[in-house]
Amino acid sequence: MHIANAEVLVANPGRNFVTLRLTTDDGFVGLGDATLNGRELAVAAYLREHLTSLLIGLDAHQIEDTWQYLYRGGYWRRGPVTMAAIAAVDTALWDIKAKVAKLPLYQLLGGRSRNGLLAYGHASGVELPELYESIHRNLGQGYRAVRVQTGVPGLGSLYGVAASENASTGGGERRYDYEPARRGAVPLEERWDTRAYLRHVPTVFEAVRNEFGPELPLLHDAHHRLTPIQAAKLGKALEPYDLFWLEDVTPAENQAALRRVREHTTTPLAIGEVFNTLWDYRSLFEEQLIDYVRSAVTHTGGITALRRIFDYAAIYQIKSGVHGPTDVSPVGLAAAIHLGIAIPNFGIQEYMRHSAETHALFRPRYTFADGMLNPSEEPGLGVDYDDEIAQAHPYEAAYLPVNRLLDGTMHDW
Ligand code: KDG
Ligand code: MG
Repeated sequence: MHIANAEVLVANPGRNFVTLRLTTDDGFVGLGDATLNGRELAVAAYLREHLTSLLIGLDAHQIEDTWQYLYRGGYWRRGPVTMAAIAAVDTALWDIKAKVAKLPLYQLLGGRSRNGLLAYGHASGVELPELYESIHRNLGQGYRAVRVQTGVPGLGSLYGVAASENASTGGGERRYDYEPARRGAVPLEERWDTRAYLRHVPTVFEAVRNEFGPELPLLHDAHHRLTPIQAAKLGKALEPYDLFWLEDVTPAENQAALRRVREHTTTPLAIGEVFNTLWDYRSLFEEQLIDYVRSAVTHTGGITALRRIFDYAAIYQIKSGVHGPTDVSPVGLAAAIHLGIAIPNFGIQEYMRHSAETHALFRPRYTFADGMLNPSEEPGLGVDYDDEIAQAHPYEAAYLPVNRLLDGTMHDW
């Protein structure tokens, strides 16, 4: 069984997605997600110009060898563009292998280890009443764990805090989709003041705990915006509110920063949505500096590579917390769900439901009920790609926002 065709598909059913479709000479089709938010066409070009011609004629069963061929063979290793492209190939090959075996993909990964994946939803509000309403809405949708993001007095719109109604989800729901409201040639600019944020956030978690009680798992994303000592301060200040995790407190490149944070707080830490390989985690695992791994299948070289990361994490009792925003396509999310149901060290899965247009394009068959995600039971990933719908939704440039301090200095977001 050899790869006979490799197509790179770009569509925008409400946001941009890059999908790789591999077809074998005996007619099996596999899909892989290669979406890199705001840099989508770089991965599409990497696949089209450099990988698709290499794939034709390869044995579609040789997933590991193909991974090594693309990773080592490229010489220029790692990085989000390369690893998203390799991820798409890897995921599509797993999809094909599972279809050939006539099994849902998770069965090839060792079978089911749990009844379902605990998922967390996204709640946010500029002010407390909106935030409470948003948490109630999540609970009404069945979520049993909620990420809480808040506006900060004196600052305008903030990344992660819903500012506008999203027509596609209906019901007056406000949500943000990690794409700025303003699409187009330049990113939206936001303003940031760390001192104001650090003063405000603990008061919000105190209020939320008073309103919703001690049981509900609460998460928070600091989005790389803090220095090590600021992050330590935040972790300590949030300890009374018993967070499930505090995410991306510092820019991930400086792994040593996490030592300082750990010295000062027992708030659990999650990191890794911008990591691309096992090597990015090495000291964080070996020194036990984090509690949850945030990598997505899509940005970390696929199922083959992410499973290896989780196995390494398991040695240190570190669990999965896979990135699942709407810029990971239903193909990438389906792959994460198959992997998550099989691994021994599952922690939680982010699930930020896709729009109706996105569902029409991919027809994902994973399910969400009572706060739990479950993979499709049909052979493969359980996701399709509808070319007609894709044609009706061509690519549109869209960027993530950028973040500046009040004096105009560029800052992390
Ligand atoms: O593309 C970037 C987003 O996926 C990311 O900012 C979302 O931080 C995020 C999260 O935790 O889902
Ligand atoms: Mg995040």
